[in-house]
Amino acid sequence: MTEAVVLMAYGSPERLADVPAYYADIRGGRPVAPEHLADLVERYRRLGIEDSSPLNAITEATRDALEEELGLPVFTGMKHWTPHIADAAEAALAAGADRVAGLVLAPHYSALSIKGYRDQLEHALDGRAELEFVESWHAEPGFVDLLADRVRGTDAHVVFTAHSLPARILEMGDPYKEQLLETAALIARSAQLRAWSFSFQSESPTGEPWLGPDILDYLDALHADGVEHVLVCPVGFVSDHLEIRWDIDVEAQEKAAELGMRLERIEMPNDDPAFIRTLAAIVKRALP
Ligand code: FEC
Repeated sequence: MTEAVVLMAYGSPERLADVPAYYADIRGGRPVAPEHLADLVERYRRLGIEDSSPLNAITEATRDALEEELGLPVFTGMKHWTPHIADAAEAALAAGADRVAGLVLAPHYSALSIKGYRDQLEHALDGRAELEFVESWHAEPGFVDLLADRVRGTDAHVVFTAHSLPARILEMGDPYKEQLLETAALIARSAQLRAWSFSFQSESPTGEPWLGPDILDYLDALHADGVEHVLVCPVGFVSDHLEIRWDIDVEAQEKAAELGMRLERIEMPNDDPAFIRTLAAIVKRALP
């Protein structure tokens, strides 16, 4: 069989002018409030993506390194921007693939997140190649070890974070929160952390309740408990993007400064060779 990998990520606008179309794609046809769009444009502007984005380059570097590690063609497909997941599927088919491994650069399964990637890929392949889709890799030893190495030995209180989702996922029996807590506990055990906890981040203004606590409120609670030094370890993301560079590095940092707390965050895995080897191990298992 001829095999290929479709490596999927959320996607990020390439330049400021793309933000309205990108946001419209995320909203999937539901209305976009002008003030929310203006706020999003401002966040991207302050991250300096006027004409080109350093964020998409990280996904490309990951693709490149994974292709080399595996010796298999790897195509990137974005959920909300170009190249779309459908473009990656077509590229894999054009390269002759009749068996495709689908891997998302997000470790935890949710029907409101990973399922969307799977649906797009299945729809695009339309039965023209066998699909081996990786649903989650939240307890992958290489991933746990990599993050444990980044928090081991700290004297800070470690806060593991991940993207929040609407709270209704709990009634749906969704495994997202459970998987997140499992990843956090595995890392904490491996690094023998003394003080750690978990909070969500990056809630969206959609008008319904989201899972909490949100990191910004949670910093208040930690401060009230006398915590002075926090190390943020985002486990639900793997690279530097808006949710890291803005929500943690700007918003959470400002909040900590207001409270007189010291806040640091770990380096994200990005295209670290150890992370690439971990991704390769996951793909190899999916394509035995
Ligand atoms: O760097 C970038 O340019 C893109 C960063 C980015 C990542 C990301 C990951 C996740 N999201 C998840 C769920 C939701 C839900 C909504 C939602 C909305 C946004 C908006 C932006 C955005 N997300 Fe995101 N997400 C990123 C960016 N996300 C921008 C829209 C403006 C805003 O709210 O700030 C709500 C959609 C709606 O309006 O109905 C739900 C989840 C992840 C982690 C898994 C993954 O990476 O796929 C879950 C990166």
